[in-house]
Amino acid sequence: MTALINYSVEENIAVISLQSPPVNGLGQRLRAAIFNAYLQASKDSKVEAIVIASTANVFCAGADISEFGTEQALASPSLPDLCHVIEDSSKPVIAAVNGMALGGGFELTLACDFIIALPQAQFGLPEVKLGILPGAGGTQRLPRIAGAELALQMMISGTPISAEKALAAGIVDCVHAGESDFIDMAIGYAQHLIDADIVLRNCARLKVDTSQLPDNFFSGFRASIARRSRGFMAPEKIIQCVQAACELPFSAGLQLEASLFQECIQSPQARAQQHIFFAERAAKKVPGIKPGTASRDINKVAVIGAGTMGGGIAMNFASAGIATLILDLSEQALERGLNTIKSHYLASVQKGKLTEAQMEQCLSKLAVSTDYNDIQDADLVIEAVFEEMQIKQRVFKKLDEICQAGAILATNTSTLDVNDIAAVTQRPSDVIGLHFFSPANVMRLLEIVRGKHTADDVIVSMISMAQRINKVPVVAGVCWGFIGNRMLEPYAREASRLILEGASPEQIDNVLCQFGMAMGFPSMIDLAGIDVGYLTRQGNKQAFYARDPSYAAICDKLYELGHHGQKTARGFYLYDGRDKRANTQVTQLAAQLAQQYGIKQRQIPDQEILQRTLYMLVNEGAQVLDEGIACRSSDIDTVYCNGYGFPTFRGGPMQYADEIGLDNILSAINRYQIELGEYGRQWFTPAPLLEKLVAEGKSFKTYINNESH
Ligand code: 3H9
Repeated sequence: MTALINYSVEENIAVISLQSPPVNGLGQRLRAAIFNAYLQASKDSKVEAIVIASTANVFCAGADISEFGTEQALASPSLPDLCHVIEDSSKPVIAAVNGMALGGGFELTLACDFIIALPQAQFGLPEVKLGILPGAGGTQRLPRIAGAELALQMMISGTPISAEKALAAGIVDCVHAGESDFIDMAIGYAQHLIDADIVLRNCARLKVDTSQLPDNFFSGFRASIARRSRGFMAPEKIIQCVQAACELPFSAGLQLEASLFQECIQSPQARAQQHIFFAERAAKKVPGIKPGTASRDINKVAVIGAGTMGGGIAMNFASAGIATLILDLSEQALERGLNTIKSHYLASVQKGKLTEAQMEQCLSKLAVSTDYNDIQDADLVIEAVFEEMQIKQRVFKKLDEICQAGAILATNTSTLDVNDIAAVTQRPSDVIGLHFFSPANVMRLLEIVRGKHTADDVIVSMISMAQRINKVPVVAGVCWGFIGNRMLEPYAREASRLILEGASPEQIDNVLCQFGMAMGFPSMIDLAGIDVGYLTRQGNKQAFYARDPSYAAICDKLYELGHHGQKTARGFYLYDGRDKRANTQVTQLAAQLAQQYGIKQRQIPDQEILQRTLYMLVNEGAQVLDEGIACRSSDIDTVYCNGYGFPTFRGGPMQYADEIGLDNILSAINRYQIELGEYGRQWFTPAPLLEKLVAEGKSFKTYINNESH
């Protein structure tokens, strides 16, 4: 077993170098190794100062998240105790930070007397993204060192700051920009501190400087984050801790931090958010594809179609510095598309997210053409034309004729059969689905659809490309709608049907928003376009309408009336720009349709709305898993949290189902099957995998489909 740290003494300076791959996670063994090395150094009379450094690119990613919930997490030495011991050291302790110092890794450095850093170092407290708060003294030390405002911003956003910013904030004492070896520089710095006999830092003696804070600082801060932290538990606990740092002695603040940390870490939210952390990483590993499979070089991308989707897709590549050509049939379409792209970039400049120079840099990566010959040398071509099989097949025939050998040919279809598209080419192994989500330049999810013949290296290339353009990739198999839209179908069906049964769009939106969804189905389809929903249903008409004539009736009625949602200012709501108000016509239409289809309208309990929409979503997820369209339930959760506004604090539909118990889901589905009469018999059939897992007392989490895709 390799040592987790390297300990050496250079004259009178001890150096403890963390070397626990991949990210120096502070699991029990590494904590113990640091603790023992520290004791050795403190007892060694020759040693006058101690440097803590790292041999890896990452300085330290904090507590080992995979230990949470196990005995190891609590085993001695705990991270808070390790930080205490270091803070109380009578010999100066210097953190030499070469890369990311996150969470407990950053907290460890805050307990040191001095922090020196390389320019590429970053400092962050991302615990909030895991449903917890910094629990190793960070909530008490950081406000004392850098002030309450910056500390709160860092803890609530979870976004790291640069070494330069940390230096300006007084967190870092020195940034080393020279050529010499960093550890040598750290040793030199330590020597200088010994010689200068500098007073050591101890946060117990520091007070938070509140002199510049307005009286309503904390209430104002709460109000400013209310929208984005809706439903999340950790942000409020973090605020309470920082308020305590301002008002209470250090030890009392630490006590509060410890007790609120425990509350958070034992909550379903923490389990859910940690599940998503690992889920996003697991999604990059595809069973059956050999690790180390080489990816193809992608230096030039072509996007076919300059519409909203094509333009958004192209922006991703241009923003990542990749030469991108947009092809469309007419100059006017290209001009319109390019203007839209420019307006998006300009909006980012106005919001301060981009500088003008960066915008120009992105735009310089974009070119346009109406000539297919110009895409001959593209390494990746993404088709984003109208969602109709014949049109897409025509484009792919053309691509097959024109594109260089080895080019990856991708379709951005959201529901159509990728195999049928690949079949019109002579190179189906180079064809793949890349399902971007609208707005494509913003949404993080990328569903990578693996066709029957798609080559392994094409999949691997697209997974790494997704990371290059800052997307979260999930590989799905071919079926109508793949993972996301296929599962959305029963969810949408129930929402539409509930409106016929007497629920209002507002009630449905409220119930789903209360649960934590970014928006409910009526608002979502108004935004995406009622016409878009209509079109996708046509691709699988037989499966839906033949079973149930009332299927999606309210959506289809609005479509017929030309009420396509926000874009026509009328849909489930009436719109004035983005402001919406109730559309009473929907209630009237629903009553007429209910009469037409013999549906008795009634008051619908909120719980029924929640269960019918979400449990049907979960049930379809089970089916998707069983069929191998998704290989693991966490892939489904990654899709839903990154592409469909499912609350991260619930961890995705499958994690939510595991949390509330699969037996409860199953019994509710069986109950609705009876209670809802003919409709229930038609649609409320439990997925066999759900029944199987309940019978075996298992959860989705434990299930992996080895025959997937
Ligand atoms: C904390 O510190 C609590 C304390 O306040 C209080 C305690 C009492 N633990 O992301 P990557 C794994 S909470 C365990 O692909 P990158 C990761 O799963 C912690 N494992 O690499 C993956 O494994 P695999 C607060 C971890 O280069 C591998 O490392 N800290 C941890 O794109 C590579 O990861 C955070 O939230 C961990 N802490 O990004 C930081 N971190 O290969 C979380 C990573 O088997 N980590 N792994 O799939 C990160 O943000 C990124 O991993 C990092 C590297 C930026 C460090």
